[in-house]
Amino acid sequence: NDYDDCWLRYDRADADRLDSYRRLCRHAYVAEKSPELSAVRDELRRAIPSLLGDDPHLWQHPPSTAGGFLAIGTPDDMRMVADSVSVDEVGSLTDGGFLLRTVEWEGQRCVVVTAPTDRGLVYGTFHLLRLMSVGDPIDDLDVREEPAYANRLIDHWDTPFHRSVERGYGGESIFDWERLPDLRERYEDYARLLASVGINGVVLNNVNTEKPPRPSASEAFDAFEGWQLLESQRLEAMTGLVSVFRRYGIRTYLSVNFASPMLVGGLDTADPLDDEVREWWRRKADEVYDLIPDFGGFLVKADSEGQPGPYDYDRDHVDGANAIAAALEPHDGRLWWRAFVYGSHEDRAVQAYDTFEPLDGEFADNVTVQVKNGPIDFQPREPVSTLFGAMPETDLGLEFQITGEYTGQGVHATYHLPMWEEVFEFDTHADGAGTPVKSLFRGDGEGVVGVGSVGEDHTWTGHYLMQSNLYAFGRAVWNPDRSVEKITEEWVRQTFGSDEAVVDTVSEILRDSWEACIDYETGGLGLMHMMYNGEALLENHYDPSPGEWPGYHGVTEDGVGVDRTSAGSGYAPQYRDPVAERYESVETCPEELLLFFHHLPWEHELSDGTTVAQRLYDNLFAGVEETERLRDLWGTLEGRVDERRYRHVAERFDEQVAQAERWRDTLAAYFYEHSGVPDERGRVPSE
Ligand code: BDP
Repeated sequence: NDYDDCWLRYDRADADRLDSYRRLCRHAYVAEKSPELSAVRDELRRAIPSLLGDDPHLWQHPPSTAGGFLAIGTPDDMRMVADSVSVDEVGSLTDGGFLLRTVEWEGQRCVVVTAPTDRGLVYGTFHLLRLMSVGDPIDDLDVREEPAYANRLIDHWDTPFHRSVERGYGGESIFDWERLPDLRERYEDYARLLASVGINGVVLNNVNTEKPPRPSASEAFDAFEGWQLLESQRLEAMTGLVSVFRRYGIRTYLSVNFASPMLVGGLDTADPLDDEVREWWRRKADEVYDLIPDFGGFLVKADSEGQPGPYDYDRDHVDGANAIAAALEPHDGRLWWRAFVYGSHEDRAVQAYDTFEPLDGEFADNVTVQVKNGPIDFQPREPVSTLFGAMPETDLGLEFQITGEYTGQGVHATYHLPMWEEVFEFDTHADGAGTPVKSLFRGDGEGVVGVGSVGEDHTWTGHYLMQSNLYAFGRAVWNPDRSVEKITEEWVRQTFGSDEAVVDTVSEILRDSWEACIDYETGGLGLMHMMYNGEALLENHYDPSPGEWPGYHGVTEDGVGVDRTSAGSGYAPQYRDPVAERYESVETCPEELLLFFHHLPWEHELSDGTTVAQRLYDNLFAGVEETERLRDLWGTLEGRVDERRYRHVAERFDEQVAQAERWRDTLAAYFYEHSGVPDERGRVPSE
């Protein structure tokens, strides 16, 4: 294939490990019965020759003379496995969990990968291959792993109609709906990437299902007819694609339009309380499950950014969600219902909580309310959403963005894992002190969702270094307690090999990239949403244009920031105490979110005596300097990283520095224009 293997390169193992890896893994005894197990065998056929330089010998019974072997199966399927591990322990693992053990069996030393489910065997196999790819020893394994959350999903914002990916920077959609049911090798490779980091669900299409977001010409809109994926012919065409994912333990979901009963069913209403509408959803769900018995469910963006919803019929979100959920319920299907609503409040931040919190306890059991990590929209840094922990009687999902809509769009190397860690660790106090975000979402119907980032580009993500965000998402959502350092290092070793200078340098670049982006794109005191939002083609969210958005950052002649305290928009009091108190007061509000919660005079002094205006300038300049430092760090890797990837990243770094300067200069000039406060260090032109 002509696209990259990402972290599944399986470079030859280091010499000092090779003997042991060969002894334990060249012979493999793998159970046979399911599609997942055939995927496991295929992965061994790919990985072993490449890692060990030898073809694997695949056995259907335990090889008696190999001297050592790898065994992969459930205790039920393989007596050898049942004899060598505790069957009770395996039985106690949750779905997806697995054990890796090095054991003695009839005089042979063996590695056992076992799990209660075949999906767990897929994860266990990838885990073992990862250990070998990063050079860890496997001769004394005692690994027990279980996913933290039951649902670990990728939401694609791919628009099947013209194959563009909304906010996607890795090329057009990998899903070629026109050619389905024909399958492409790329589908399998994508499923492998996802399964290797534990993802167990994909939503194949964009939450914006109303009309193609681009191009917006009216002929395009007409041609859009027939492109709702709930149309029977589309459903039939996708069953093969679904099977590709199924082999890797991944369930398929679809984004559906709230008005599908009209768009697809030809009814003249989509009123969720209308009997015919409900009957239509029921029959449609039956049809979907006839074709795809393990279908995951639907995702709906309703009453948001022009999408239809229950408000069109004077109903609320509960009425809307529960009507569709009722149709999925007999099939064990789940409805993911997004809480991304705004427009009716002057301060957008307050609306999701205002709308959803009062509905706690009213959603059907198979509804999950899906909430973005922050109250605005995937900005470089936001406080965490006030809904987390606020709806104890409702299944909630946390939505992160893997793609880099506001963090450099596949050009800038902005690593999101440190941001996700900040969100996960944030103490909501929902259940008293010590209720971090990561401790929520533990119900069977809960989980964490990432807005996807892959496309047709040979790099998949448009930037070699940004493959790390997809990897890190899966690994962090599997186990949010695993450290940023650990996950990052794993990714670098698998992707770039074991040259320690490369491992250290790339890890450092990734680690420091997010703070740099915050500084040059916002000034770092909690400001945000200062990007360009030109119409149509250039609806870019990439360039700076703070003048378009006064409401979001509150820049005026007398000060900067938005008052979101109880005296202002009332967002801060939506948190529980003591969080609410901490944000409410200028004295205790953390500096990095100060202007998100408070409107302050430009000359307001921060704890070290620096004024707000000066700190904003300083941060803007620091962000650019830091970006230059990261670019130069990458420069030290010339000759240590292959030429193709080296050049690709180096070119993007040059553009990132230029773009960071553009942000710095635009924002600094804007702040100066409104504040009249000159930069003490004379860097901001004061004309
Ligand atoms: C915003 C994007 C927009 C999405 C929307 C959403 O700019 O393209 O449709 O979020 O999440 O971030 O629905």
